[in-house]
Amino acid sequence: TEPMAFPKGYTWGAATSSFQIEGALTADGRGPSVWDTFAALPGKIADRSTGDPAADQYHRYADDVALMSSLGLGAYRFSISWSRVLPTGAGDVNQAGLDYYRRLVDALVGAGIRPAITLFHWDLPQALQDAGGWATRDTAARFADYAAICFDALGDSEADWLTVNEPKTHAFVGHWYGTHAPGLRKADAAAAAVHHQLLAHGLAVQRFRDSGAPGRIGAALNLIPVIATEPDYPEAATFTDARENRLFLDPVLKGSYPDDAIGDRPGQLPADPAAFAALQQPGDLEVISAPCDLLAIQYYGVTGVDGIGNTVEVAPTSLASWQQIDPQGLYDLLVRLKDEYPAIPLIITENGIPDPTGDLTVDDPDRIEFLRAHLQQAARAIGDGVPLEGHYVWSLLDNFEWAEGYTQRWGIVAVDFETQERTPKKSAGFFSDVIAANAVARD
Ligand code: GCO
Repeated sequence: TEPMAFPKGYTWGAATSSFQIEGALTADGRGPSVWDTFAALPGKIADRSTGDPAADQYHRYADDVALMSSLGLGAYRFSISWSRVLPTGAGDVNQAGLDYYRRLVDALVGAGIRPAITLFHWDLPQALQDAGGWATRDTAARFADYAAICFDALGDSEADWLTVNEPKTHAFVGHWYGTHAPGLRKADAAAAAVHHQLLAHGLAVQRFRDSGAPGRIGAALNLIPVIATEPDYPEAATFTDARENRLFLDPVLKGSYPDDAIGDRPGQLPADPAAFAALQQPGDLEVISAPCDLLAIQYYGVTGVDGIGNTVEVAPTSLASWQQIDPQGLYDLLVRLKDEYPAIPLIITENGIPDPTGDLTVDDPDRIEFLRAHLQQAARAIGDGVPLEGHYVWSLLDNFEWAEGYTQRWGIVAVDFETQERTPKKSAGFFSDVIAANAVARD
């Protein structure tokens, strides 16, 4: 039978983030980030590792770009380390740090690979955290200044810019559960981190327009279909959906916060709704909903929620216990975005799984199956009118998986962390074939 074809010009990419792959944590004047601080604390990282050397991309970017070319990638998503550019988060630019990204962008553009540049992927400069971090409003203004520096320095070629990456994860896991940097356990701080990251997003969009840079800009949101497992008591699932999805989608795309995401009902973010409302100044929601060129979606799977708000397994999990694999959930999510939100081009900026064990391997049939199934659902959604324009695999390389350290390998390219040798896994070959055909086989 005929394969499922993607539209002409579809973007095929792979994604990474600065702290997870760069290493070189003290090179060329880089300042410490909250992840440097957090990883150094006892008991926070599964294998007691740190972001050094990670995949050492800071020194190996040229070889990595050549590798991307050999795979046929049309786009590469990376993030800028704020504390390389501004070691204390504000003040004088560290030119040597900025120059690294100039070299990387030039290498990509020279190879015909479109940059997709994330401005914030959780590695806040420690000095800004010391001043209150995302729980304080001033951090949004600092972010806008940092973003403008990046647009001026790197914005001369066509690129996709992503303002904040998964503001939900950084807010909830970093400020409420406390298992990511900065390691706080305060729901009110998490709620404040939501609002201030979204405000930062909107301010950066304004600065992008002011800069006149070509290319496109949007936020990168991780979204998750929520399945009620007790249909007679669906309320907790509705609140969980509000907390996980609408709390981010509604302000960015509709200019309003949902009224059911925060509170003390099962499934809600257990912060004080009045305190959350008090953070909002007149005009904030207009800033947050400034028109964007795209919405970036990160999709890993679904979650089940019972009648009292507990997580229930409704689908097979991966080595990452939070990941419940459900390719059809991607289709449902894409159609929901089309049906319930104003029209906007969509790209999937992360989608992937870890290998089933943490061992170094190039034989990854589970990942091939995962990608095939998700690409089929993406093609199906496009066929049903969803304006989906690209798909990035998470991740290009095995890397530092946050609190899991190096115990989870998410790359389509294996990295031997002893030697830094790169070896494409079989899934990289599969993905190359999809890219070459601009199509995925039907089952
Ligand atoms: C993100 C993601 C990545 C993770 C990936 C696997 O926010 O972009 O969390 O950084 O490594 O999702 O957990």
